[in-house]
Amino acid sequence: MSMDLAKNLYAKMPDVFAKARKKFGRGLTLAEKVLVSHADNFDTQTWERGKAMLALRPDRVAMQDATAQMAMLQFMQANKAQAAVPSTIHCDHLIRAEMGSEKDLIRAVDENKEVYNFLASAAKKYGIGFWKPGAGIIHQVVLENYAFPGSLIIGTDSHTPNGGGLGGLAIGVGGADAGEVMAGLPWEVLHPKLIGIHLTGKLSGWASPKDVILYLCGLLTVKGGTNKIVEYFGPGAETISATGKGTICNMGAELGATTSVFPFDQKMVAYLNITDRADLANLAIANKQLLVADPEVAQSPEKYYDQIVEVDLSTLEPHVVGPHTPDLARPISKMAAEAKEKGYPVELKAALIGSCTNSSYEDISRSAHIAQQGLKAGLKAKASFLVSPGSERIYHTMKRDGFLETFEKLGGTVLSNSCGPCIGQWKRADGVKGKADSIVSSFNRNFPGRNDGINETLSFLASPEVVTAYAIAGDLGFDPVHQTLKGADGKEFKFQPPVGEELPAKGFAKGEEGFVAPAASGEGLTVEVPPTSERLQLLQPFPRWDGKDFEKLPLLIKTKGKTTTDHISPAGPWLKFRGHLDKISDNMFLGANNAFFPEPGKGTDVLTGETGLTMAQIARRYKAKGIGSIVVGDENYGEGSSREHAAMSPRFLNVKVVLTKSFARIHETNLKKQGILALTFADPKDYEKIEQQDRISVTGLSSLAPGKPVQVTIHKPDGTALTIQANHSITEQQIAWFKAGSALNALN
Ligand code: MIC
Ligand code: SF4
Repeated sequence: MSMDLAKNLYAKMPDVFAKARKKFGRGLTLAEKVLVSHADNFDTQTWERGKAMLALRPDRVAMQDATAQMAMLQFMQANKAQAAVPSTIHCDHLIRAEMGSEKDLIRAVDENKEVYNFLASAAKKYGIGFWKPGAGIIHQVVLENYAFPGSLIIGTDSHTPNGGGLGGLAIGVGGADAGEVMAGLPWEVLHPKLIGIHLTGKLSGWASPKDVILYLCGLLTVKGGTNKIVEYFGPGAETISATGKGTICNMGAELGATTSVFPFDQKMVAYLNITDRADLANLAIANKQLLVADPEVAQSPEKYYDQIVEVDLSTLEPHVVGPHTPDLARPISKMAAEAKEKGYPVELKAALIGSCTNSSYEDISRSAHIAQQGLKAGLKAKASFLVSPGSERIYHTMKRDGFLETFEKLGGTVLSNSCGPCIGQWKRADGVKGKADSIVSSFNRNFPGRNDGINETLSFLASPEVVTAYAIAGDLGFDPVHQTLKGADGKEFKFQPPVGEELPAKGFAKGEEGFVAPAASGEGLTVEVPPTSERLQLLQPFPRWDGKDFEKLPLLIKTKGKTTTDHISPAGPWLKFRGHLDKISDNMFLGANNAFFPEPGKGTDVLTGETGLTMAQIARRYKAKGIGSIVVGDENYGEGSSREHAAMSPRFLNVKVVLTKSFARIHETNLKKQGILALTFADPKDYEKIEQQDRISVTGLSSLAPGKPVQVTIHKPDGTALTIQANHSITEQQIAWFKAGSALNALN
């Protein structure tokens, strides 16, 4: 299937590139090539970076089970017979990690039966491919099967950019976007600016692709990539394996980037070949010049990229980031001193490797090499050691090549091919609420409470090989690059730098692939939604805007500091309600720090003065009285996941406006799609002016227009009022969503 998509795409590229070169008066970067060749209408489209909204036609849609539920529920409201573009659903997020792969999977199939049946029956009816639980984590499966050079893929998960490892633009979106594209509409995104990362040199020793992105997280910060595409170029790029490129692009989500991409090269050819896509590899080779930036870009990159960063791979040190945010980075050699200075507990309670971003053959074989050295010295993992393979292929290949056994000998547990501990689906036996201890993983995320549901846990991120060394040492202060460890015989030994294979010499072993093809025709097939379900609830359209200004809204919460989607709509135990809007809304803001309450997730009903209530309780009370409310947020509000529940729950519980210092891209779109007014302070200092008892009016809404600031009046309890300006990025079309009550309402 990808072969046909690629053939058609490559055939039309030369013409549109010629037009684009003429229009822009210069050569094209790779990101631009992919964008222009997927334009809904190149000629009528405005191409202004950071300003224009692009209407694009993605090649495919991928959804994971935790977000696919809302995506499919919304798609079903469009009443289409079939998905308009090739699409797949992947069951990976809902499997709880506790007893090891086999048992966990059996339990998952049982406890998620309703959801899996819903997704499987909807997939079958609407022409969507279905990957069963245990088949693998969405991004790994997409890389192995669907991504191809030059492609544009959207996925209902923020780490979709993993596909950039095969030279395409793969972009994370909310479920509403996916639903619309499946309904046949173009997909809209702000024309991203471009960051060019110039790679020179070659990774060696302990340094791995993960360290490239960990280093960049520290340099560019979690908002440095917002509304930007990160395009890698330069001689260093072709020294990195395709899966390593995938890791770098995947975790580019932590920069807030729209996506990241690498130019087509021999590493991609090797990966396409070994994943049974030699035909695609040959086609891409024949069209190579279409799948890389034009040659003039490398000659004067400053003319093509809005920002350029130089990275010399040869001098890159392994990095560790965390706790609580992925941009708190330092080379591993500085970790011990910093832990001491900041009082981080150095005893490591758990070390976890794998996940969607770091379970390639290269990652696993390098980690196994470290594990073998530990075993040779008579050591076992001191910290609890968990391995999450990314797919069936990875799992079976690990098993065949003896890595599984090595990890188990070290005392590790191999979990199912799923997100598990990365999304809080981990029953950590030794964790204690209220007590800070340290864990380390090779995952993407380390927000508070993310892995084990314990907000105090200090979670650090590093490459899988470093995490494996940490597992053996059990000590965050240990530097495997420079220090020695005591073996079982009492003698000091030093780890040799990890050595592994990029791709398995014997090819990938395969297990049950776990793919179910859809029915040829969905006519007469029903989608299974049990009416009394606790897990699924058909959606009711949100009410239309009543045409009135928002007058004197009470402040529901003013969040302080980092407010990720994990803070707004926590995952872990709440994942099971992802298909039931009413039920999941009880988790609203449970992880968020309220500027006016000492405990996260709680606040005061300002109408009655009752305090210590959850945000959902307060919002439900206001809603019952027919009153809307406003949420005020800090910088990069909504950072992290694509989960649109972080927008749908506030909308469902009558939040009218979210006013912040700045937004993360996917969340801002999700808010707009659900009919919430997403505003930013024209002067970020005005954030300080908002107090708990204020009532806030947002006026002039009938003349809401793109680029025109909105007036916000803060009414103080003493009767005085002050007026401030708020900006927004709402387009003409998004005003229609706001007026209709949601994007979906505007469609029908
Ligand atoms: C994540 O890594 O945060 C998740 C869980 O994969 C989310 C999706 C979700 O919340 O379901 C993401 O990255 O978008
Ligand atoms: Fe799953 Fe974690 Fe990857 Fe998200 S970041 S897709 S939860 S493995």
